[in-house]
Amino acid sequence: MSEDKTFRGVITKGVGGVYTVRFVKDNNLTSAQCAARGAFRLKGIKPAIGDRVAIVPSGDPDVEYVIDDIEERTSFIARPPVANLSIMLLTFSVTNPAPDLTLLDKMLLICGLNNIKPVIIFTKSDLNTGDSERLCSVYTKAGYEVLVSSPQNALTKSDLRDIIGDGIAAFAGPSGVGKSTLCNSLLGIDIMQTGEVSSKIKRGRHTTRHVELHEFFEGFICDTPGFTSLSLEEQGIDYRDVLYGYPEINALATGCRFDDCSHRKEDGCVIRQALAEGKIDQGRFERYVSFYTELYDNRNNYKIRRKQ
Ligand SMILES: Nc1nc2c(ncn2[C@@H]2O[C@H](COP(=O)(O)OP(=O)(O)O)[C@@H](O)[C@H]2O)c(=O)[nH]1
Ligand SMILES: [Mg+2]
Ligand SMILES: [Zn+2]
Repeated sequence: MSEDKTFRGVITKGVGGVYTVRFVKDNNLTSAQCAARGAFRLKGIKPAIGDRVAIVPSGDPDVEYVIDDIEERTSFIARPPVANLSIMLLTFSVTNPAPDLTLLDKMLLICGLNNIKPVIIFTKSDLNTGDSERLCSVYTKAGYEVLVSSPQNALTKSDLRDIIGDGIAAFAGPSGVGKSTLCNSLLGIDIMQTGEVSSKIKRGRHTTRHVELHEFFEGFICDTPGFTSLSLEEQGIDYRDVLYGYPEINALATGCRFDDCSHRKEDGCVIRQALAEGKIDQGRFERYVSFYTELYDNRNNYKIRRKQ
């Protein structure tokens, strides 16, 4: 009987159709360059970083292995494509740039619906301590895990070790907030690709060109340009799903006396009462209403689009 030459591993990098796969061989963690079988292309599947794959020797000395099978993904985020993401490090600066809380809430909603654990990181707290405390309090009260970072008090590896565990974590958020700075400092990489240095390159600041998984204890972390172009409609999010991004509203809404309440402005709605009592943050509520309203108003359009 021939020896089984199949190995199971994770794609950590993909450039020009050549994938780097991290796997265990002879009890050692190693990585190899792999091509993908043409069959994937025929099926419309493109391997992505984070994919858990089976690889077999290719017989080609240049690209030693070939990806033979891709496991079903637990999550998939496009632009940039990352599969099996289990944690999003939602990074927003408290100032410079000012935090885009609509984007933050949208990403919390996308995480909630994709089984991705969100962890919020507010950076640049050195530039505005007051706002950093206020934002931290709003999102902690909403039920999220929130970390605060500044150059004086930067996040350490041990702050994130337990949070990431054996999962795959990606930095997400607008450009210029400090994602690369944080990712590089956690990995002990020199700040080669952060804004300050890359500003010399005329391609513009804050570009993170290759999205790549880096080992981080038992798991992986990756820097990204942000995932900021995610659209709720493209994700197929229904107006009734918006509560997945608002656990604090959802918890109270279960006690609403109306069965088909949108919890936006109905008289006698439990959420109106909670707002009046200051139990729910006004800004969070307003963003809930605007997402709900936008998706509700477009409900017929996206249903048609989803059918096609
Ligand atoms: N004051 C301050 N500046 C920071 C902090 N984190 C990052 N920066 C600066 O913000 C700029 C953008 O950082 P970068 O990591 O490239 O942001 P990215 O686009 O999110 O990857 C750089 O000039 C960093 O030095 C912080 O906590 N405080
Ligand atoms: Mg960056
Ligand atoms: Zn209600």
